[in-house]
Amino acid sequence: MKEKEKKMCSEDKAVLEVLENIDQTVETVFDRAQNMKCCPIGSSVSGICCKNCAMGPCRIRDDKVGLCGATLATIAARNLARHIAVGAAAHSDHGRDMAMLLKEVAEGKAEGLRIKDEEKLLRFARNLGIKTEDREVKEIALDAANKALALFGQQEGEIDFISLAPKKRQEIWRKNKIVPRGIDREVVETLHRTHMGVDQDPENILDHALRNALSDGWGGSMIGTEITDIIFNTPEALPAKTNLGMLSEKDVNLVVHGHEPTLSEVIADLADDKKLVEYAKSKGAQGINVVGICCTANEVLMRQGVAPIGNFLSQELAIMTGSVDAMVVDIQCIMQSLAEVVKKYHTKLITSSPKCKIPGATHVPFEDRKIYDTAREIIKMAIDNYSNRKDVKIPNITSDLVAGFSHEYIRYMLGGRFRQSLRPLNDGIIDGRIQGVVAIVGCNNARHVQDKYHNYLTKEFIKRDYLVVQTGCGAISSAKCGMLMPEAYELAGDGLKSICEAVGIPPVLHLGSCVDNSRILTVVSEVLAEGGLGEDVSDLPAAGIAPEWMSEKALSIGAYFAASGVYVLFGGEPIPVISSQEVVNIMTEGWDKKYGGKLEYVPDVEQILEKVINHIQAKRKALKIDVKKERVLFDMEARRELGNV
Ligand code: NFS
Repeated sequence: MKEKEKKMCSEDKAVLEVLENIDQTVETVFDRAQNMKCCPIGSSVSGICCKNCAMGPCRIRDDKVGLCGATLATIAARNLARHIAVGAAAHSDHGRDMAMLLKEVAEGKAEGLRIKDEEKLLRFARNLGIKTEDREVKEIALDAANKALALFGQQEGEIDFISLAPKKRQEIWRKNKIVPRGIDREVVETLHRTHMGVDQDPENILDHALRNALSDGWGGSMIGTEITDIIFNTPEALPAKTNLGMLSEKDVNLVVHGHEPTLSEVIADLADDKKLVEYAKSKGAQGINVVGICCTANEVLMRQGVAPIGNFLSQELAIMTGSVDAMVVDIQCIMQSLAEVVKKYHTKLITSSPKCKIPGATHVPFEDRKIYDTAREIIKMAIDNYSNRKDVKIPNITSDLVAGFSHEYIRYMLGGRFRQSLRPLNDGIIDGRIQGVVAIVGCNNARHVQDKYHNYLTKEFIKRDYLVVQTGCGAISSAKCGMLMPEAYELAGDGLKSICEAVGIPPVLHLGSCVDNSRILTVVSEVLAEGGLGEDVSDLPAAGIAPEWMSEKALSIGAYFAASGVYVLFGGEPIPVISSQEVVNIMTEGWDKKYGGKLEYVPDVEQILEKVINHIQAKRKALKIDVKKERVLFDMEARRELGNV
């Protein structure tokens, strides 16, 4: 790859350094992105493709229709609904596995695991309508797990967590008949409705897609986050370090990658196990260094301070440092190319989930819940591989960060242990020191410079006094350029800076992995309950952006935020509907009218900035908090007039 082309790959200096060092015969995602163009029909730029039956695939543009007569708008809506269903299924299936784990913990079947946050278990159980008074923790946990599992197969009624949303929002959902009835039911129904010859009305298809997405955000993802906190602890602010420089020359390096936290939490927990460390020393290493990639990294970062060494586009590069003795992957966002890359390096690629096997990788299952035994076996495999290292080149690049901002911790940091409250946040927004809250979340995409849009937008928003909250790959982007440090308030405007200085927080808060976007839904509901900023999510001066999106999960997240009343903007690559103006209109003006939120594709990053600022300022105006309140200093005469003296 030429020098100039390399610069077009990433903003991350560590990634560029590895690209500089690698053997040119090893192909990366960046090479493939340059050598292979997107299919213009598949990407919906110049038409759309329907391959839902064997009379096609039909390639449709403008006013042409498919063999069955399906229009461009119907096909675009169906395709998007299917993407959303897959994204929602991925998050929710992860949530189901956490509910299964809670059940096993309650039954004493999950070796070495216990309920770590009992308070959170009680809240979780009460939200599911389970009696908690005068009962054993294990009994409550078992009932809560069974009730959570039942929500997946529920056929009618409403899933419980819907009741945590602001009242007005619930009414909007009920009026438009999009309250999810059961988590699995909505996914199955999307697949049914988008089968050949079923739902043909784009608006109706997309309404159901929103119901499906809500079953992710307020269902599967929320269950995933809550139970992970219950078993492995609710995150609290903690310091850590990031980037490829956190790989170690002298320790055994084990990278955890994927999304499910269970095995990774246990592996991280065992990194300083005496026997294993002794074993590592017997093989010539100093110790064991567990680090992470993607959202599994975010899970173990939030609770144990494990270093995320990179986001989605860094996964191949980590192996190319020659220092990764084992990479253990679970589910989601794992490139199949890893199996090809490890052929040229000494890294052992290990799969651990029955749902994700990769030809060329070693499969070490942990289905039987012997989690600690499995984790030990994997760590030993990494140790045994240490002596096989050849050429090691680790970029000497790291950054400090602070993560761990669960919604519980945000309340605590603003109000203290006994007066936990979001009041200071609401007051900060009302008096204009914080202009609004912007969530910048989601993936990297090899069609664009890694981290560039995330970092640019984050810097521009904090500069203008917008508090930024992040999850997923976006949060790792900010971590890598130092924006998750309290000192980053120097980059913020005066208002935001004054709050960050007073509370001691960064201007960019890391809330966790992608399923933890459900934490944002909770914070938003609690901000409204605190008062002074309207009655519904759509009243808030807030917006959500996925500037480098690529996965179907991102589409599901975007859709559940839009259905929850948030203005959501996708940047980078087009969302798969843009060739149909009719569908674009439904998702913007149409959804705005019905739901007070919308999902819009905006390719230009400057326009994203402008549109979000205009939106938030309009919301401030509607709330009548757009004028800076002058501090009135009363003299004695004025006080007498008010009758105070
Ligand atoms: Ni979420 Fe994107 Fe994957 Fe995590 Fe990263 S790519 S939608 S951020 S790691 S899930």
